Amino acid sequence: MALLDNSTSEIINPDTYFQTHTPSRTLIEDEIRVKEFVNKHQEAGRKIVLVTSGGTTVPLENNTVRFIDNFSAGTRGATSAEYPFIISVIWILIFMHRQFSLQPYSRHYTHSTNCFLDFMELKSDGSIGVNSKYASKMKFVLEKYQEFKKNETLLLLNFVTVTDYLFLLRSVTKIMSVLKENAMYYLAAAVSDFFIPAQKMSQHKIHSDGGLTLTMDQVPKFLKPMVTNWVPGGFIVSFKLETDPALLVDKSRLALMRYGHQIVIANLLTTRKCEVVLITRDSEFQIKLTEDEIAEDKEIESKIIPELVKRHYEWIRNASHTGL
Ligand code: 9Z3
Repeated sequence: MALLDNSTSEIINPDTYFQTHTPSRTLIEDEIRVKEFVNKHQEAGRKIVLVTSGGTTVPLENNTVRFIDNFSAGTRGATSAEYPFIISVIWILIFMHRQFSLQPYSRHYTHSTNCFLDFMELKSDGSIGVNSKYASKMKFVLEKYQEFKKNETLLLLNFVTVTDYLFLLRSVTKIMSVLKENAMYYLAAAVSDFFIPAQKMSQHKIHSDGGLTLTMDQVPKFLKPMVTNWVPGGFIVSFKLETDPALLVDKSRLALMRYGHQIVIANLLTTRKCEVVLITRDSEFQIKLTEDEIAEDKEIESKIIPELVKRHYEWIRNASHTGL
């Protein structure tokens, strides 16, 4: 039996964390792709949104056989990424997601309970086509997806472990910092709170000849350096997940005060798809789907994103007035 006890958990500061951990092998290549992408769109005077999505894993062994995962399939991030973050025909997106989690557009098909073959049908002339039951929705999704591909306005990056995530987030946000207020950071990934530092981790597969007691350290609070050092002028929206409704708003407000960013979106595990609260320094704003909207399969992200777009614009306007 694994015994989890966080009473001895240490808090590592972010600098020490980055000095004592190793990024994924693809980090340098990812940084090059992000730089090219950001430069190209910055020159064209466009705004860019970073969406993080899906859950991070925590390996138990350096040669990883086992790891701790969380529930997130990346629905929030992938769904949000399909709604216009910028008031223009096309918005530019860096979608940083857990490998194999949901992605914008393909999400409608990849993790469906249908097998992908169910979306197809054999025609009488022997050719293959889209099953007519799904054709009109698929056409709509395909057109939007192809627009992004044609314009090269979607950059996909992926992570698996919490360490991959933190290194990648630091690199991407530092590169994006040149965009100043012309960027939004939408942090919907479900980031592990606890981990086993590399130097304390078993090198090889843990033997299974007895019980297992795990001692984990606290993952450093990356929002503080992100707000203060990585993207000091950025518009940052983070999510706060709780399961106890009595704690949700207070903990979200605490996060906002502690890290000093712009918005925390508070959500409960059980109601996250139909209700959230947007928390700013001086306001609380509930966004909720009505019974009718739920019955029509409306997605709450279709209400969250326009609200954020509005607030981003207001923030830019106020920042230019106050010279920030
Ligand atoms: C969220 O709260 C997301 O809304 C969900 C979405 C992970 C609940 P799904 O992927 O779920 O649609 O199934 N994300 C942020 C969770 C998180 O790790 N927040 C950190 C915290 O609470 C701060 S960034 O401390």
